[in-house]
Amino acid sequence: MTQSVVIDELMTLVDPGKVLTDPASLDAYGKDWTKHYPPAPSAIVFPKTIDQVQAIVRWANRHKVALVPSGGRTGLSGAAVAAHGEVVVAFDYMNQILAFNEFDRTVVCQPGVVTRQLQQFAEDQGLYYPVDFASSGSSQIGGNIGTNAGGIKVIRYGMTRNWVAGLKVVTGKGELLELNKDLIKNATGYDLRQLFIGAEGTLGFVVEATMRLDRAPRNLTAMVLGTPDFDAIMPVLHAFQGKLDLTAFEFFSDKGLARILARGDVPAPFGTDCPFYALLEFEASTEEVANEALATFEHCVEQGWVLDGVMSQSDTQLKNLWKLREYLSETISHWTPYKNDISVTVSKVPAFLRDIDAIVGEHYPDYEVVWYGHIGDGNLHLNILKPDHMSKDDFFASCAKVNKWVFEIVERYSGSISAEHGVGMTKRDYLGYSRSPEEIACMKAIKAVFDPNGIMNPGKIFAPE
Ligand code: S2G
Ligand code: ZN
Repeated sequence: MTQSVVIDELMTLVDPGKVLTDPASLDAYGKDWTKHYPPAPSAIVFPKTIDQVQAIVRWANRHKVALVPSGGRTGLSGAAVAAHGEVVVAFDYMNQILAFNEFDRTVVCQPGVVTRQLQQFAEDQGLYYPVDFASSGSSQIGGNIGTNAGGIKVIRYGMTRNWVAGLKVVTGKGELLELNKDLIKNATGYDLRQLFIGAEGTLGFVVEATMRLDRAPRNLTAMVLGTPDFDAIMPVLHAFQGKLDLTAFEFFSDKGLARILARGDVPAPFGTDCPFYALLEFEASTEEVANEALATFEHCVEQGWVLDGVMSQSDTQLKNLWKLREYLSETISHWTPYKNDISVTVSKVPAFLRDIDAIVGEHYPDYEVVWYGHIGDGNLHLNILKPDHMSKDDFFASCAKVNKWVFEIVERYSGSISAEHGVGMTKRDYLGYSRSPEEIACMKAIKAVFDPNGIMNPGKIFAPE
């Protein structure tokens, strides 16, 4: 724990009342959506300016105090958890949209801007911020950049990384770097901006981000298609990708759908019960495109890849179909799921799914396994639901035993042990399944450049030595 005299000095660096040490605040701001680690920060500090962030970092270097960045606290890998007396730096008071340029189609955001706020701002300008996921109503742009957030539109628009035109960061040394200056073309050496995107706050703090916007999509239309098995999903993807410019291609299992329908607030897509479901989306910009989608649906039915399906005819129906997928994370969170967020190249998905499903079936015979994810990106979310009779610790320990088999398969397919949720603390012990010793050494050397005293989010991404 950081002594009170050091915390007293911290209080002089920010506005009055912007350092909290009460138990409720320490608990609320010292965690993210993971339930693995009890939060135990020393204090929560709320800077309002870049100068204050620089002063906090210099203070932390003087006193060797570890800092943990905190945004919307929706992370799923423990990257924003302060479990060892760190000071949490929360950006809730740096939450303004500072500027918009209609010619560059860029928006300058402070890190505390909520993702949904940026999406709405873009819509108000007749444009579109295309990175979207279940937690966008509470996640913050700074955190989205820290984890290079992906979500449901990656198949068309890519990850957060694709939409960062420029960054201002305060490094672990307290320096302010202005990276890329919002340029589209800039071939002047290493693109340092890219290092901070996905660094999970281990190199420094994002203190301002210039985000790019895209044209607004036209007449987004979704289809939900029931398939007889895992194997049918990829031919369906291939068939539709050959005919349409998809904006999303997701999947979920019958167990996932059952949990959603049990809520009672989302209508079933159609009457046929199917083992798996694909949800795809495209712009029905013309009648021809919509007819092409229907023709492709018929083709998939003829091939036996699809048992039944529905296409949205209205914005309400579009939203209801998306609820079947987007409500999954929050719905199953009530069963304290053990989560894996794994990915392989799309061509390897069928074989990879078969191997993973076999291992899971062998080692989790009594647990309910809920599959869903962004299968069009090769990204699968494997969620094991905690049986009511088991304690959380016993359940997580039981699931962790299977990790080595799951990650050995990931390694065999040259996949990622963390497709979009980041490494944080939950995956740091498994980093070697996806990154070589040489790569890890390079990453640690880069961290030493920007954070020589190791105050920036220590223990995240890399296991403590
Ligand atoms: C998703 C959200 C977090 C989870 O729904 O695609 O990334 O529950 C997830 O895995
Ligand atoms: Zn996801």
